[in-house]
Amino acid sequence: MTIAVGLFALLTAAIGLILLRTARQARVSKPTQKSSAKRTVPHDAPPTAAPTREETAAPAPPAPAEPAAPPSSKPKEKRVTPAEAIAREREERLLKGLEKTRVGLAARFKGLFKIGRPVDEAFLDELEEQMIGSDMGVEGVMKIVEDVREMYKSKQIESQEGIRDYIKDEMVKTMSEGGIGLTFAPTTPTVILVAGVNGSGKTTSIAKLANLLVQEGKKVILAASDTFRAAAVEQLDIWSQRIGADIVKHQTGADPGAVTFDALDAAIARGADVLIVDTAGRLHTQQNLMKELGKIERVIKKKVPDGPHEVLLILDATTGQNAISQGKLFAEVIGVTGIFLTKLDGTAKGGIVVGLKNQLDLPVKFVGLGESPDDIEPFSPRKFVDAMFE
Ligand SMILES: Nc1nc2c(ncn2[C@@H]2O[C@H](COP(=O)(O)OP(=O)(O)O)[C@@H](O)[C@H]2O)c(=O)[nH]1
Ligand SMILES: [Mg+2]
Repeated sequence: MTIAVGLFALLTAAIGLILLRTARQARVSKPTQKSSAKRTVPHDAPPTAAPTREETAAPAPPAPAEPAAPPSSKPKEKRVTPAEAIAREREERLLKGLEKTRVGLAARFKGLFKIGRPVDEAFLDELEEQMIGSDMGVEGVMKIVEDVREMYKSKQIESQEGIRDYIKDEMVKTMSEGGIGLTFAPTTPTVILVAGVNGSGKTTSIAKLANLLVQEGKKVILAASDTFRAAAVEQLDIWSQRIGADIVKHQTGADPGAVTFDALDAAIARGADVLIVDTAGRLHTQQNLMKELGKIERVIKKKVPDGPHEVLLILDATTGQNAISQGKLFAEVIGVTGIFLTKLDGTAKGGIVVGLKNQLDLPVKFVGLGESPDDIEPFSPRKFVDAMFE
């Protein structure tokens, strides 16, 4: 009898467990309504350009309660005044885009900036190590830490807080050198040449930049001068329609110089304010690539002698030191005027912005914080550093 009762209890418990699991599974297998927006991974990104994405290591975001909207139709916030709303939205986007960096920095500095920890040699060594670890560039960091050491000895800085503020100020100072924002031509059109290896985010960044300029009321024309890849022209074409910019394109395989030439003609004839030139970026034909870029630059100069007014190099922040090597390579061949640093949302090492300035002496002019046309931030060193250390 006792055995029978025992068995019955066991059976009831087992059925209960099965029912519970089934219910859970049903919940789990319900569509999680995660964004289905597909990443358009470049078709022929060379292995050398393969981004060492850290995203994969990051924990998956919780499924949103509502169906995720496609990137183009982000729900707008309640508006206060339009200007305020835009400013707030930008700030939030920057904070969100730098979330990985902020979490990464907070983790790095957790053991450092804590109440009661004295500032001594061990503190300064650890500070140096953690700053270098976040891709800020060895030499620049060593200099900052050396300054901190001196100032601490001479009692110019006395607290952890003081050290933190000093580091932030130094970062802002470093990054402000070399000019912020775009250089516009005294007479239109302003010509912006965009270069970078495949997959770094050239086309997407062009779309973002064009979108920003169109929103400012400028007439923008895009030149589809990446004629190597079949999908490249099409991709730029789709973006141009979406953001309201004109495009000049030829067939895949056409001469990029000829496309640029026609685009310059169109820009002049149509009175465009800005012409943005997309280019190919295959590293395995490095010499050809550089020759091609040189040729495009010469075509521009023929039509617009003081152009290109900006040569923006697109670098993928998630590739860390690799981005810096690429920067060196391009800067040797074309007169790079600034960097558009993409995929900052995908790295915990936002310190690379400081590293780029320290190691390449090129200013970051824009950062990319996502895949939609709005995910662009004109680079402001102070805002960036504040967001980084928030
Ligand atoms: N998360 C994120 N993805 C980006 C960003 N910029 C570009 N991408 C993605 O990187 C991939 C390559 O971009 P694409 O513009 O085609 O690169 P291109 O080959 O240099 O023209 C695409 O999947 C883009 O959506 C960014 O700032 N953040
Ligand atoms: Mg492209």
